[in-house]
Amino acid sequence: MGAIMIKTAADVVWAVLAGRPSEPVGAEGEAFAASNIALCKYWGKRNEALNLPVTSSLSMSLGKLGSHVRLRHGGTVDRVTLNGTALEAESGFVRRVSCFLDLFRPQSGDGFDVDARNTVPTAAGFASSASGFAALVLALNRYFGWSLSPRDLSILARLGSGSACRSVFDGFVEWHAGCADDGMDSFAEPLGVQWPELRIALLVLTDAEKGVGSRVAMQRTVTTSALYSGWPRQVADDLRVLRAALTAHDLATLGCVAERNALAMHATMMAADPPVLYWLPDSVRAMRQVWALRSAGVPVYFTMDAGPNVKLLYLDEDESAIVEAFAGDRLVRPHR
Ligand code: 2P0
Repeated sequence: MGAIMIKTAADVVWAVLAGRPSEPVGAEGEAFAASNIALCKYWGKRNEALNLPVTSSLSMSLGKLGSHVRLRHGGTVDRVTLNGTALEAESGFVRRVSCFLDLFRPQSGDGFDVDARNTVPTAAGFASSASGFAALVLALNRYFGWSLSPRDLSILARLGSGSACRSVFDGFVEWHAGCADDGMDSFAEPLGVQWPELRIALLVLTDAEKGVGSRVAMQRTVTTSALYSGWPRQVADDLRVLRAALTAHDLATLGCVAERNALAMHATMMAADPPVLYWLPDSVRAMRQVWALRSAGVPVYFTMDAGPNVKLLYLDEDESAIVEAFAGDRLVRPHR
């Protein structure tokens, strides 16, 4: 009764920032956010405007691999620099950033200068949008001196990109799907698990742009895939087992669940109309190589996101065996 109806991203920002300053407290705002890889994937939205997911998801962060963002007020239009190169105002990336910044301008016509630097390889399927939007929100919070809670920061980052809500935190993180229409219960939280021996390595098989973006692929899966109806039940099971495996530091269980979750996600999109198939012959070769290594006694597991590259999960004590086995491939190891 009397509650304000929240329907748009602008409504969410208005509710979160109620009474907070709209003038900067310093010359600029600067922040870093780590990239994250999901062990249980976010695949499908129940609300596209607010990036509200159908299911919860769980990720681990990539340490020093992520995005640095520095921002300040500029001229009348936004100027965005990525890794030292000024981007065209009409580029898709700048338009997406500007659209997000529209939510935070003290007055329309106030442009921002945004300097973004990715330490994660851009466009190689490593979710630089997650760390980028998380760092942008953290930088805005500092620039305007909002002093927002981690939960509110996570809610704002979600509006830029769903998985960005997980990149507000380091370590192992769960994004609670929530059920409210306004998404105020859809945010990420650290799980409080410490497991420094668990390693993730990124196997870069190609750095070519993917043909179908994850946003389009995700929505197509929800609306056309006959296999999507089984996904929420799978996620509920996988999350339960993953949480316990993390607490117990049980790599075998964690790895098997991460693999089956990634494969199930890809199965849902392969059954979409038209189908989405991110795998390359090299992706399949890498997956089979992981299984062969495991049969030979090396405890290594994989996960995959919306692209052809493969991520390896293992313990630090097995790193040299894994580096040797994948000597012919480009391996990025964020925790070294
Ligand atoms: C994830 N992905 O959980 C899943 C697995 C890709 C595959 O989150 O539309 O860039 O901005 O909310 O966050 C990629 O999706 O999508 C993603 P939007 P986002 O990491």
